[in-house]
Amino acid sequence: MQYPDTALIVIDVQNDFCTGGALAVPAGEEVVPLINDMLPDYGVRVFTQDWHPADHASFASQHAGAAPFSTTEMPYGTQVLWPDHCIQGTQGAAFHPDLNTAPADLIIRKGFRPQIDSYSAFFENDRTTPTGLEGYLRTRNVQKVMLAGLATDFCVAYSALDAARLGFDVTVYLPACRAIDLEGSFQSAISELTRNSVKVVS
Ligand code: VGL
Ligand code: ZN
Repeated sequence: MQYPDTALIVIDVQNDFCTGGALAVPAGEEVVPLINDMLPDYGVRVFTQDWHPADHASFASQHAGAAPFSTTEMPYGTQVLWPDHCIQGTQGAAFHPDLNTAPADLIIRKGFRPQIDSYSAFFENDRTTPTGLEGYLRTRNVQKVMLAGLATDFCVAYSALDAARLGFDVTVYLPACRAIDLEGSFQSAISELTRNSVKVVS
């Protein structure tokens, strides 16, 4: 094992974010073999799963007249309205069938509160309601995290920025990430990451 004191956090490698899924990230499934190869090298392995109720407020379908990928104002800030995706218990919410989830120490679900979205593995989009992952990592004595998965410019970037803000040593491994890239969101995420001392491996 190369990185016994680092947690690999695998973000949202679920059917709905892969080709043919409800919110497909271009070439999302390409991250699967890379992540499978990374898993044995890390002392702690955490997977996240986007896990929404069918009436989740981040869905355009819940806002009369709203188109998917438009934005709205929520009490916690601007929210992109997504196509319905990752509904609890559906095939779309399941992990990609080729992802090796057996090595997972912890699977953390997020986005299950109907009125608030949760991109980050650490906090909901209000950036204050915790998922519990910080406590898990600290009690396992982890200071370093490596991130991979989907989507680079949303859930991976938000997770990395929160981890950095919490004082973890954070790296994003871009070869094992894919982006949605809405109006330049990939480039702005990369700048934001580097501005916040997240290491980005390309
Ligand atoms: C994600 C949009 C909505 C992600 C999740 O995993 O990046 N993006 N829900
Ligand atoms: Zn979501």
